[in-house]
Amino acid sequence: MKSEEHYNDSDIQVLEGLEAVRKRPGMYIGSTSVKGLHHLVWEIVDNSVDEALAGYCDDIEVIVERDNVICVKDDGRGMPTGLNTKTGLSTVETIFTVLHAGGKFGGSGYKVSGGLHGVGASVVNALSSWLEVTVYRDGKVYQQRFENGGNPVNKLEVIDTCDIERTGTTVRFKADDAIFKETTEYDYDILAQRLRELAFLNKGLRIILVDERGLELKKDEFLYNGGIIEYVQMLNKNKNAIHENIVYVEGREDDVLIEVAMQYNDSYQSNIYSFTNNINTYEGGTHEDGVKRALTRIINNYARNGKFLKDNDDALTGEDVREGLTMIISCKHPDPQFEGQTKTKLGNVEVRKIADDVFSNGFERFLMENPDQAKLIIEKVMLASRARIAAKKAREASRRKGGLELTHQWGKLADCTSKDTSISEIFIVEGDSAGGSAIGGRDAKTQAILPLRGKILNVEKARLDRALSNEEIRSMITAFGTGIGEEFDIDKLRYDKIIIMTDADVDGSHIRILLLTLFYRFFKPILEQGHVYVAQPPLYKISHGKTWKNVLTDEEKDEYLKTLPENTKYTINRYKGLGEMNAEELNETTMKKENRTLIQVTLEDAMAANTVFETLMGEEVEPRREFIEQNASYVENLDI
Ligand code: 28F
Repeated sequence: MKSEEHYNDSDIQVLEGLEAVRKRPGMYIGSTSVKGLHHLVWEIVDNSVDEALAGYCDDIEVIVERDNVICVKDDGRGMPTGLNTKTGLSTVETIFTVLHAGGKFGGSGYKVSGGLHGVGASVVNALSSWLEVTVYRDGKVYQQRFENGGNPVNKLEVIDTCDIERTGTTVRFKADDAIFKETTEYDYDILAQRLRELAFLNKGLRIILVDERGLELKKDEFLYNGGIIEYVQMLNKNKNAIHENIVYVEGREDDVLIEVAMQYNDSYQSNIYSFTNNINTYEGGTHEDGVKRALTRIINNYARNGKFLKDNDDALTGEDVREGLTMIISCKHPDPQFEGQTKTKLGNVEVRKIADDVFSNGFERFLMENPDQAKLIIEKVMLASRARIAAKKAREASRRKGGLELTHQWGKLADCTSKDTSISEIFIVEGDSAGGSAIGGRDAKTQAILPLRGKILNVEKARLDRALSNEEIRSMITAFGTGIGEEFDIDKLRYDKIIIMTDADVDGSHIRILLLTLFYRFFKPILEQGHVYVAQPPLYKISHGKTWKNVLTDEEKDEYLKTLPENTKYTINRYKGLGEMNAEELNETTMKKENRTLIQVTLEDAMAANTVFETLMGEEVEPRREFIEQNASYVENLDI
């Protein structure tokens, strides 16, 4: 640290900048949980991906060293090593000590930004106990080190020479465990999943992941010259494609790049994922809207002109044309505006038309050039349309018979008395005994209980009409009040919170996956608006003397036991399941607002559940066996 009198105004600004990050890290990386920890990696990797987007980097290597030190290497041009006139510091030191100084290309290139939109390398520095950057450029090796949240311990200095051809940047850092109190341990699967996605989204970019923490080295290499075409291929791997070629469309208008890859399979669910500058836009946005609008219009035109649709036939809906569709939409935009609950919705209005124009031209051409595949697609969509119309008739018929009325389902739903949705919540409870205890222990004014008997329908293979015929699903639709499919109206939701309360065992996990898949498939806006939660019943009861404590996890148990005096006699008993608790215990531990722990389910969680679900319940046996073998213990405590 420099002594006091040497600080000049830029240093003060620098110091405040990084201090602000350490004071409120959540504002810069979302949280200091395991998710926030991995954001540190994304921020550094994104700078390398930017170098690749600019056309100067082909290889990125991410190494998890012992003690969870992260090392990221690229073979780009190497950060500039000159002086930055504005800050009087080297460019390298500026990038790592001035907030938001990482905006490398200003307005011209595409700044890839991690999930939190490019807060840059300085935030990583601020949240690291140490960070070291090495630059290879002009035949020299430059290095600078920072400690204790971003304080430079030296100036950028030449430490070696290297081959003149060798260029690139390497960053090594150790997350500060004073900030990341929960954990500073990286999850290999989280790293692999996102790095693989980045490789799919940036065709030809090789990304290598190495884990040096175990006894033997673990390594994966992601390189997809086919880019998002290979992404669709991978997503459809365990499915039956109904036409041979993956449709690929690419186009650019006014500096906005749109890429779409798609292929139909014979399932009923649609898997459409959209990205902007490599950020997963879970909440969609104008790029996705434009492509979807074009898809519906082009298929209707082709079906009419090809006489598949008679003049007096209903038009095909968006839902019809998306059944069984696997699609990746990737937009690259120089100045993206993100909106939505989790800032993962693209808001730029001009993109809607650009996406529509680019996609409709390409897709129309595909249909014209491949009439046999076009026919297969139209037939699939027509089938979906007929089933939707049948479902509508079934719904109307059952409504006439009083099928979906609240009164009909009343027997099962123990509703709350309050009509104020902002304070009302519904617990979806597995099994009658837990349901009974929940009804006995609840606050009847604000808490409704819906006991589920056994497994709900395997919605993976079910189309809407089949889902409607399942008693359990109908009771949920009625209880929520939103309707389903085309009639879905989020404003009619009767509860502020939908709380899934199932056991922590395999059965409970399975029900949880089924429910999340159901919500993801048929009630996505309920997820998007953050209404879905998972109740966390306690795992153990630790009693000593006259007091006892319920703990939720093994870690919490170990932590609590450490707080007891040495020779304390205590007993631990493990709760078997919700059904084993009486009404009082269930209320005290899991339902009462003051004591309970709820995990809010994000769209990402539900998407992950849906993918897990597909693997577990999909047609192919092999992937299911593979998944269970790889995740056996994990599946036991599957925590979404
Ligand atoms: C492991 C992490 O951070 N790689 C990077 C570059 C390359 C340039 C650059 C980065 C500041 C404002 C320009 C080089 N030559 N890997 C990385 N590679 N930053 S970060 O420039 C940042 C300057 O504008 C670079 C010519 N132009 C840009």
